[in-house]
Amino acid sequence: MMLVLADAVPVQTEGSPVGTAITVLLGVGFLVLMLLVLRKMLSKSGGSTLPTAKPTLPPQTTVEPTLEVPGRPKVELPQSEAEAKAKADAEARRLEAEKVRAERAGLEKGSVEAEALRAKEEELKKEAYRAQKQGEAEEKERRKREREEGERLAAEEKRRAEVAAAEAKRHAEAMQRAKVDAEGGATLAAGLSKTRSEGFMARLNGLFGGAPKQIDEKVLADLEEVLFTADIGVKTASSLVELARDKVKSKELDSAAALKTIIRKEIERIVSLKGNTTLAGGGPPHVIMVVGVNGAGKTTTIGKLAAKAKAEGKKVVLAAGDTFRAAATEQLDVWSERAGAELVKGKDESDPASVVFEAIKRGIEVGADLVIADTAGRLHTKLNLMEELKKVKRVADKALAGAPHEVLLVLDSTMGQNGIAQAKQFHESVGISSIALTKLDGTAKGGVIIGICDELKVPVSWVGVGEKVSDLRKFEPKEFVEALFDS
Ligand SMILES: Nc1nc2c(ncn2[C@@H]2O[C@H](COP(=O)(O)OP(=O)(O)O)[C@@H](O)[C@H]2O)c(=O)[nH]1
Ligand SMILES: [Mg+2]
Repeated sequence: MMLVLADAVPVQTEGSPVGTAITVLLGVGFLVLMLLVLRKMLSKSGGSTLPTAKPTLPPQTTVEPTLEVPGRPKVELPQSEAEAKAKADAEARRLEAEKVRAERAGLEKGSVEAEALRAKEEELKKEAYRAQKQGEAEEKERRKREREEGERLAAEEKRRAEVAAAEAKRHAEAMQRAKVDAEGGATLAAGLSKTRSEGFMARLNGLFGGAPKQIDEKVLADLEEVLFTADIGVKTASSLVELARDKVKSKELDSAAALKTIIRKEIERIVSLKGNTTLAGGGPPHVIMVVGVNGAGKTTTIGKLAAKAKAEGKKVVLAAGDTFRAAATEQLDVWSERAGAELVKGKDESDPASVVFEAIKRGIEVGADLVIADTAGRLHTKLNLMEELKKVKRVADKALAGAPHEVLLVLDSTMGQNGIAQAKQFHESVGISSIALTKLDGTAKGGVIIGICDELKVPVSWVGVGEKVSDLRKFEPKEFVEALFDS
């Protein structure tokens, strides 16, 4: 380059030392100018020559910059002493070299002194380069550590997120379980919604609601009318009205609100009979014989009970004791499969007692916790049905002394007061230990529970509020009264 420069500059000064100095100075000035232009071009990163290239690209360096990787936290470590020293050394050497070059510029080109300085400058530049490289190596190492640290933090964050997600999942599942449990109340309340909005409770609440009023003969007459037309049965209605009159007479009642509280407490007392909802207690196996008229919901209720017992980890055997209808066995087949319970069935029109006997024997053999026996709901005459059921009961006791441990009457709540009469009939013939009241969801006659408990003194253990497995709920007296009075 110097040669080219020398050629480019007019050579009139050749020979005189002053001319030589001017030539050198001009050359150096031109060189500096060129370097400045070159640097500017480089710093533009080719933006002007490559219009399609991204103008914001960072300048190329030999050290990988700490790029922000999505999901990886940016980590910045301080320079190590070695890195800082190397970089400072490089800068110092560069400045020294710069100084030497300036010094040299004032000397005669090719002179011993100038050559010595040139050699010194070269040496300083080399040292600056080496220090620069050393600094860059240190920086590269630091960037690597930053990346590794970022990755470690990202992995830690990921692990934390996974733990949090698992925890959130567990929490959501627990909430779901709690919701399903809580829905028991909601479902009973929902099952009683018609009774509350259309049935006797709507009228009873109407009587007690509104502005505070004194109890007079008119209020008592209205109460009597509401209760007698409710599905709670005449006997229960009479006793509730009598109770109200007694309290008024003895001046214990002075407002409609107080009367409502008395009625509520009395209803709660009536329905608070201790029923067995453990699906255990006898045997093993605990044997439940299920009775009820056709269409009451026996098979459905057995399916739901079997599913509940299985969910509690119990081993369940079902007996297809309704041998008078082929469809009944098929229906129970579906339920037993769904619940994962074994089904013992006889041939069509075979003796129901023998099917129940076989099922109990099978239950003993396989170590079952629970045997639930379905029975027929209708024979040719009612008398025959009751005799048949008595026989099933006797035979069950032969298969396992003490069985059946429960006789569960399945009663369709839509039958209203007729259900009370039906329940009495079954109770007199076979002696029922508890009642499952089905189809509460479809009726306004939920008050029938009160009449059944009051007249038969048999507890309602289960209520059916829909056709799904979860729609069979344990009957809770408190919940029942709350659903009627508080909603
Ligand atoms: N909505 C409603 N339907 C029910 C309930 N329990 C049973 N059922 C329905 O009542 C009908 C008769 O039931 P089923 O079990 O065959 O009565 P079974 O003849 O006594 O065995 C079926 O359509 C059931 O789905 C309940 O709690 N709610
Ligand atoms: Mg059936």
